[in-house]
Amino acid sequence: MENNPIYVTQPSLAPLEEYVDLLKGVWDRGILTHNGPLVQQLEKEISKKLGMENFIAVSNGTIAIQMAIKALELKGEIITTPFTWVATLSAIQWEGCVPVFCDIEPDTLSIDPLKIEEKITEKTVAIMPVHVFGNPCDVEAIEKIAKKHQLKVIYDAAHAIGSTYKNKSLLEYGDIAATSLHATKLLNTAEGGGCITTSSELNEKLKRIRFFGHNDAKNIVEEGFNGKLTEVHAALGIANLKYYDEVLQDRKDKYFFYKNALEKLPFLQFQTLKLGEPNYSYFPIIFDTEARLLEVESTLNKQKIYPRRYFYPAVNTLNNIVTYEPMPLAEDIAKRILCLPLYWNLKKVEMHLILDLISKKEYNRV
Ligand code: T4K
Repeated sequence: MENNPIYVTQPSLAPLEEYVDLLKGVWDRGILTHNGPLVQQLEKEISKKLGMENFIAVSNGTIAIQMAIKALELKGEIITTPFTWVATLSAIQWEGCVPVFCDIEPDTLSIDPLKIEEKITEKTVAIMPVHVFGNPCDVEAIEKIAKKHQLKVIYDAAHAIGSTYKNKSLLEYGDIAATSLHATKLLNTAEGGGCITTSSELNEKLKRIRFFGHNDAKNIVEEGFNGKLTEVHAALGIANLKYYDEVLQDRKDKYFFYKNALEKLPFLQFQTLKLGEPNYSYFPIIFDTEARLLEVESTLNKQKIYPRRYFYPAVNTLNNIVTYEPMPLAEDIAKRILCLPLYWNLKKVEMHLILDLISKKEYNRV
């Protein structure tokens, strides 16, 4: 085996020739952006693949969250999870809203629906849960709470392309879902994302917001910004989408390959997957102590293997951008969780090496 570095992920990429073929059309037309034919094709193909009506392609997953907040005209407090990537938090703040954290369930790693109501105040306007590592939140419980208190629900579904709940794409739950097509995601356009809603009215509004607030006649009818995806990025998405089913199945196979091998280790726990069908896009392991995590991480790093501490630290502790409020469960999990390499080109022999290093006998004595 060559001793190349093994990262937490690598983009799933179609053969270069297939991408170049699509780029030839871009060169011929000279249309590089402004919702050109390839962006429209990508939107149609993703919608068809995921079995849904509307997919609005945008320039990244963070802007997708901001667009959702803007489209729902939210001003006030948004209840969200402390166990997420900083983008969830930043998007809320950039739209002039206030994040209010609600702790997680330590097994599913999702926002705890039983704790949401105690966070609701007269200023609360929405709930923004995250489908962590593609694992579906309790969408029904969350919808019930939202209806009772007349709140909007935006799902940060950055990880959730390919996950389903009750045989429906997870992206179709909530008023709006915001997903990511970043290089590190199951389906990628290098940078990119998507806004999904089942409301045709909101769908039209999101399209206007993506394009400076223009309507089709190019009149500015509302405040918007630039959330457009380019034709060059869309071409990559179309090329990669051909391999989507293979990539999805491969992730699932590798997920269970790791899980079956690691399940016997007494110092490890796993994210509980109990609702719907996740996309197995990450493989997080939860150690009994942070010390053991650091030791395993260092052992792997010595072999040029680079798992990642997603999500560390819990974002409620980022006290240079938010006021700290303790979230004991999220903070504890954040210190003990490590995502192992998981991607299309990852070889079985590399997985065996990773498993051997983690299972090394001496860890049992730490
Ligand atoms: N909400 C949630 C819950 C999210 O997790 C994210 C993003 C967002 C919202 C916002 O979506 P975007 O605005 O990003 O679309 C990565 C990604 O940048 C980020 O998209 C993702 N979540 C986050 C969890 O992870 P890093 O800092 O880990 O990226 P980086 O550059 O360290 O990449 C990880 C590994 O992937 C590298 O070690 C090598 C490999 N890699 C990476 C890139 C960028 C490649 O092989 N090729 C590449 O081009 O953030």
